Amino acid sequence: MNILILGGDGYLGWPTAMHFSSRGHDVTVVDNYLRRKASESIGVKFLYDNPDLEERAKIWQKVSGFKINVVIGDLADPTVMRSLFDGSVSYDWPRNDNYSGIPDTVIHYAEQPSAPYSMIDFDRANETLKNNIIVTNNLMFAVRDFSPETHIIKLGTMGEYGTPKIDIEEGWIEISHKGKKDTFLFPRQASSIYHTSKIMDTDLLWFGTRMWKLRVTDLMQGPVYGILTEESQLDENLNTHFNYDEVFGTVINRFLVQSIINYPLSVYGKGGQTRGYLNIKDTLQCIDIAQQNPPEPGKMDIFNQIVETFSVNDLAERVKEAADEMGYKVQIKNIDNPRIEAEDHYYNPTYQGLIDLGVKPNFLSKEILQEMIKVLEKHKDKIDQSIITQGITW
Ligand code: USQ
Repeated sequence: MNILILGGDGYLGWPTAMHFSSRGHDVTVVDNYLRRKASESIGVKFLYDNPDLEERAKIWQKVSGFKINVVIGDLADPTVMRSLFDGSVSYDWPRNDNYSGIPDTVIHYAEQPSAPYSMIDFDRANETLKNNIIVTNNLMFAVRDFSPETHIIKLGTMGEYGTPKIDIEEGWIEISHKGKKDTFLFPRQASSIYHTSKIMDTDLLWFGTRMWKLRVTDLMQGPVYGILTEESQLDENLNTHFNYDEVFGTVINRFLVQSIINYPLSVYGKGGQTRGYLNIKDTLQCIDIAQQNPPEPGKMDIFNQIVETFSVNDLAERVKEAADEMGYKVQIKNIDNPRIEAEDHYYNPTYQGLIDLGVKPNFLSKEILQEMIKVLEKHKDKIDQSIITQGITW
C-alpha cells in the first residue's frame, strides 16, 4: 500500500511511519516542523534531541533496509497538499526519486496538538484554528479532486465530546424527536480552542463524506503515553519526541518525569478529571487496524481510540506506587487548576469498535510505568525543571 503521513515529524507521526514502513508499505512523511518551531517560540524543549526527518529517514534505511520518503512543506499551502496527490511533488529525501503514486491511505496528524498552546493568547488560538482547519480542508479538496478512493484516517480526540452527563457513544447517536428518529454526530462540546478546532475538522470531513462520497475514518483518541515502539528500539535516534512541559507533555509522561526528579506530581484541582488513555503502542495497533478496514465510499467510521479510563488522582497514585518501588519518594500535590474543566464528573465512554476489529490493549501496569521510568532515567541529567510549569491559564 502507498501510505501518506501528514505530520510525520510528530509524537505519533514518526512511529507510525516506521510501523508501516517495516511492514513493507511505501511510506511518505510530510511536515513543516510546526511543533518544533512552536516549542522554540515558547522556550520549551524535548527531553532529548531528535534528528530531523531527513536524518531519521537515513538512519531508518540504514538499520531497517526500508525507505521512507520525506517532504518538508506547509500543508496549509494548498499547492503543497495538492502536489502529494497530483504527482507534482518532489521529495526532499531521497532527492530525485519519482512520485510513488496516489496514496491508498492518508493519515492526517498535521495539527497543532496542544490544548494549553491554543489557550496562550489570541494569536496562538488563531494559529491553531488556521493550521488545523485549513490543512484539513486542503486535504479534503485534494482527495476529492485527484483521488476520491483514498482512505482518509484523521486523528480526532475524545476531548471533542467533553464530559457529558450521558454515556459517550462511538461518534454517533440516534435521536428520537416528536415520533421520528435519525442518527447524528454525537454532541460535541470542547474545553479548549484546540479541541474546538478538532470538532470543526470532524464536521468538515463529515461534510466531504456526504457531498463527495469520501471514505473517512475518524479516530477519537485520548491522551497517549509512552516512548518506545517496536521499531524505535533499532536505534536510539529513532525514538519519538518526548515532552514533559505543561504545553506539549501529556499527563502520564509528565508525572513520570516529575517522579524521578523529586518534583511533586502536579494534579490539577481536585484530580477527579477522568479521561480515556492509551499506550503509544496501541495507537499504532489502532491505526493499523483502521488502515486495513477502510469504510465504503460515502461512509465515515468513528472509533473511540482508548483502552481504559482513569482519573488524574488514579494516575498519580499509580505513578507514585511504581516509582516508590524503585526507590523514589514521590509526593503528590493538588495545585490550582489552570484549566476550566469539570474536576468531578460522570464519564462513561464506549470503546469497543477497535477491540472488536482485533486491537489487543496494552493496559497501564506498574511494569509498564517502571519500564518507562528506566528509559527516562537515562536522560535524567537533561530534565529542565524550569519548563515543567508554564503558567498558562484558560
Ligand atoms: N492534568 C493534570 N496535571 C498535569 C497535566 C494534566 O492534572 O500536569 C490533567 C488535565 O487537567 C486534564 C488531564 O490531565 O484533565 C489530561 O490532560 P493532558 O494534558 O494529558 O491532555 P489534554 O490537554 O486533554 O490533551 C492531550 C493531547 C491532545 C489530545 C488529548 C486527548 O495533547 O493532543 O487530543 O490529550 S483528550 O484529552 O481525550 O481530548
